[in-house]
Amino acid sequence: MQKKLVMATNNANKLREAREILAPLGIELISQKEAGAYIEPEENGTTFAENALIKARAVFAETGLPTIADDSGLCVDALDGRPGVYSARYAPKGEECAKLLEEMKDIPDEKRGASFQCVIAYVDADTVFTVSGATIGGKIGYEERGTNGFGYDPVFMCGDRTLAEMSAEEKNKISHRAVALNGLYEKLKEKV
Ligand code: ITT
Repeated sequence: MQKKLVMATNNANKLREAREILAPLGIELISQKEAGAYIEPEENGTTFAENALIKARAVFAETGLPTIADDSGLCVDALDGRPGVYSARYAPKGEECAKLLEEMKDIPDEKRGASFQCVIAYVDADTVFTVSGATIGGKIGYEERGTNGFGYDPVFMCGDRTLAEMSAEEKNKISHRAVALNGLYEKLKEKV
């Protein structure tokens, strides 16, 4: 594998986390804009895998470079897995936590289980595959706590802290994105 990979995303936080996780593996991750792809493909799939493949294929078609895409979201047990693949569209950016806390205000402690899910798609000229990852043992809290991370991190409790109260290094050890990216590395390592 070439050591340079493009990430098909317009989300700077995802790119930062993926760079941090892949750095020790010697893979240089560049953004789709750095690779010259100023596109935002329509994510009209119904699963994380479908949407990840849509993004990776579109950016590979533009750049011709090995490309990964991350499709991810928060799945809340008491909401039958919502917002799931619609996590980015659940509320305007910055208002997603408040909306979720309001929707969950009458849900008791034992029913507040949730997980972050992530599928990474990889596409190059002769290989296409997906790997997935999830957080374990998460719960939705009762208030926003912490300023690190992004999206739903301030309401996602792992133990007695939210992901937004953890350092980037701590989050990157347990996150859905880290699990999926480590799976990606396992599949690519004979080429690196
Ligand atoms: P791209 O499609 O350009 O990659 P996006 O933000 O639109 O960026 P998704 O369609 O995969 O990405 O939506 C994922 C949403 O799920 C994201 O916007 C967050 O609201 C949420 N999310 C995913 N990973 C998260 C994380 O690690 N922490 C908090 N929220 C996360």
